[in-house]
Amino acid sequence: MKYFPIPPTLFSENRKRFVKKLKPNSLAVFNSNDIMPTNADGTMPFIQNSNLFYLSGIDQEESILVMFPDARNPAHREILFLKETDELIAIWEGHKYTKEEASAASGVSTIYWLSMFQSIFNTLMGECEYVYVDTNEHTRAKVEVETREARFVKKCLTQYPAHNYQRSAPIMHELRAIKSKTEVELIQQACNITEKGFRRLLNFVKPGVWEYEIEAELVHEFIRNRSRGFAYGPIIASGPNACVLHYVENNKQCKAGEVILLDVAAEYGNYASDLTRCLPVSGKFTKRQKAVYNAVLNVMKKATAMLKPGNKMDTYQDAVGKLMEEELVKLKLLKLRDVNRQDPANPLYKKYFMHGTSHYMGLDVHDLGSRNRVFEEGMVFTCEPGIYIPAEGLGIRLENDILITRKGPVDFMKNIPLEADEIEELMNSK
Ligand SMILES: [Mn+2]
Repeated sequence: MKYFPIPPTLFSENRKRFVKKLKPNSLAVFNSNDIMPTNADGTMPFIQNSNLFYLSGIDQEESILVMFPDARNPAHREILFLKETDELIAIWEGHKYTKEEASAASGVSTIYWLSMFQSIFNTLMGECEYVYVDTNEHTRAKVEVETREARFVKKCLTQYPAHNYQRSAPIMHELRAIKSKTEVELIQQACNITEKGFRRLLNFVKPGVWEYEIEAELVHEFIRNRSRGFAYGPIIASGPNACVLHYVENNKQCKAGEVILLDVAAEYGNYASDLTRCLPVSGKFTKRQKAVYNAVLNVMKKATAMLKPGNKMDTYQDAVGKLMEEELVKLKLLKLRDVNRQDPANPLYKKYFMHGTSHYMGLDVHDLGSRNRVFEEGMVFTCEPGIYIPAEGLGIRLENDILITRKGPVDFMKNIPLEADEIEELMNSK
């Protein structure tokens, strides 16, 4: 891991909050992600399962966390099963957690090697009544491969069909929606690294630069600051590419007069950040580009102010839509007359602003959390309105990450240049 050690209290507190939600005499199991294969003997870089990480801080494959608060043996109330290491394995496979290291990282005192799992798990299953298993219930998840967790659940159901099975997902959605102080610090660190990457671009973007050259600048800056790299596939979209919402090719040359949309951000310690900025390739926006930019910025500022306790996602999204409507009329993209006659179920602004304004962010970029939950202190949302005009080869989106507090929204990205004038000034300074 490139990141600095995270205080294990984050994970032990998370476990405490999790087990409080369990029915009496319950056991809960969380499995790590697999190392995904590519071709021949190639693999993708390992990304830990976010729920396992949230509850253990263990950042290694083939790890299992078992929690059983009512276990007869107090040493079995929290157990981590890890891939065995010794000096020989260290030479061949590199460093893996020792039992001492795993205990220090997680705050779990009972660490067993994976070879012990079957027999200990069998004993525990003989004692418990409810078994909480982890299913991916993210509303936008499209999972075609069978995860390690899914394989485990299948096996468990076959082996122990008469237990009472429960879902961990609703609990994880509830807990992970509210960020603790340490999590806020980790997200801030991810945002600070993102800022360094973005500032590097202000003097780098010039007519003729290629989108992938920008991508390379960013990843260089991210990794040298202890990030694993991008928190999600970077979108570096110049000119008309900005209207392709999930553009990931990043292979076009940027031309003078175009605006380049950058939806690019670093991860740190498995926590995401999520930034979008738009730069004029020549260092100066045209009058029209600036008008669209400022329309989006105006909506963003007003939307950010609405990210406060008590508000709800649906009413918030509707209110942002109204703001956007006004701006689109001013930009002469919509006619007031048509807006007044529009079908409320299908508002006209969606032609130019077709995505949501905000999503939860945390360990995952599109983090766990219910859309129907009233906003509370400790939630982290992005704020990312946009206007996309394919006919003008122009797409503008601006995005910051916001912490909801009782004293008002706290912007993790308040130091990242945002005003059009400031962007132009920095791009033209040496
Ligand atoms: Mn986003």
